[in-house]
Amino acid sequence: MSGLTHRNTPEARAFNEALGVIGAVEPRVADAIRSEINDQRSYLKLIASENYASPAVLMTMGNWFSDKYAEGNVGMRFYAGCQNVDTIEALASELACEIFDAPYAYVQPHSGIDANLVAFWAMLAAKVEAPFLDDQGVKHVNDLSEVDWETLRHRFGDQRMIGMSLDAGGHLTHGFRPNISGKLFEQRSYGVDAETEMLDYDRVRSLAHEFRPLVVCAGYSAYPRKVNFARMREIADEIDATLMVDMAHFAGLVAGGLFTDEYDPIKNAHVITTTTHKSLRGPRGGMVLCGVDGEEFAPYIDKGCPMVLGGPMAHVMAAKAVAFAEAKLPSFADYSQRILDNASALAEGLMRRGLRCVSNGTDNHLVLCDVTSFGLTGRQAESALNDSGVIVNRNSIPSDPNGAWYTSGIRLGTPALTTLGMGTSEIDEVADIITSVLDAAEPAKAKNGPSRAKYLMDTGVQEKCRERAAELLDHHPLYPQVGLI
Ligand code: DSN
Repeated sequence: MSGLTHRNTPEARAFNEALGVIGAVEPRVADAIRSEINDQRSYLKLIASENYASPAVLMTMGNWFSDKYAEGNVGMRFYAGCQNVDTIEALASELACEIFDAPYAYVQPHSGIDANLVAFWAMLAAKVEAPFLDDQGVKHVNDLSEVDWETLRHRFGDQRMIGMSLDAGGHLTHGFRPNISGKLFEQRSYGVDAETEMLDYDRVRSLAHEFRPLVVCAGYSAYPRKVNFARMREIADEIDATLMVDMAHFAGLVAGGLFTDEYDPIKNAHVITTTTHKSLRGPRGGMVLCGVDGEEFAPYIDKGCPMVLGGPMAHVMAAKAVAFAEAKLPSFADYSQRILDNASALAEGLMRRGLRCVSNGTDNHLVLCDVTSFGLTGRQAESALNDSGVIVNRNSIPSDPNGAWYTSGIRLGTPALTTLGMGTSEIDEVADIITSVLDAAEPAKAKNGPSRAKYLMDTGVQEKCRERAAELLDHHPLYPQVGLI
């Protein structure tokens, strides 16, 4: 690995000493941690949902807050001795509100799925349970008769939502059957226009009017464009629905001040969910925010633990606070802009070299490529690239002929390489490495024709691509302040 990493910085000393302490108990764990950083240092990471948190964020997670139970929320705990957890949770919420200009933030969710579950619960509570309790003249579900409770339970099950289809870039947690959200809600999806591959708001509107959902869910994990949340809100308002935006992928771009006005989820949605570890570059975790006029949901979101969440992870909430403090700095706005510039450069570089990008480009942090013009499935492209030093993940494209397992696409994102300090010229070299790999790879032969999973590639080309990836990484090392012994 690069000679640019250092062994005598405070971070290097701290991590080396920690690994020594861990290794004295179970050396295999310390070895796996070392292997992980070595692997991360050996590949160009283009997974759109990953990033590299700062050493300060990482270090904050390893502390004695991990030992504390603190079910409940700030000042209202089911456990004693939570004063320091209160300090941390209040601080993380306050900083989250500042960076997103939001009236309320709930920082306990452990992941994006958890954040969405808390949000779904809050919307069901506010829109279904609370009016039902009012109608029955009671304050609490325990005050309902068995018959009324059964009526309410069935009413929960009758609720509907709409979300973006998976092949258009939506997420499993937006009401799809394999996820709990699809078992809670009856769901219909909206997709993209077949020609432009961009969101078709007229079709969203007609679906919403026909299906009359309780929740209009916007947000994505593989849609390479901005969403006009003001238009989504208009649609939700027309049918008296609640607009929820899952901004997990692009939260860093919102915090960086790049998604404003009609593209700002906080200004337009009632409830917003996110993860904290993607473009936002914090620890692994989730969060729920209220939009500027969504505060009616706050008391229900506050009940996320123990409603659907286990005890809060105060050590991770502390790391969220550190990450949010980083996101407040002017350098984070600059970082976000560079993510966007790099994503545009990546899309342009790939298209110039003959790789089709869905919707003909990007205006966020990700690029979705159709690899069928190179004669490959997404699965083959993913493997060929990974074996050549470039980590990407396969992904469906709109109306994907190869289904969700083999797929026809790869999804690429620029948050991680931007964190390493790469700019548009390095990204153009990345585009060249990617298309060189795709050019050289071909389907292997299976019994009944070409394989959809295995690929063949000249080993010389593969080695050359690995060397080019390593050279870029040598000039932009991961955690240069952390040289491990
Ligand atoms: N795994 C994350 C992603 O890749 O988008 C969220 O599911």
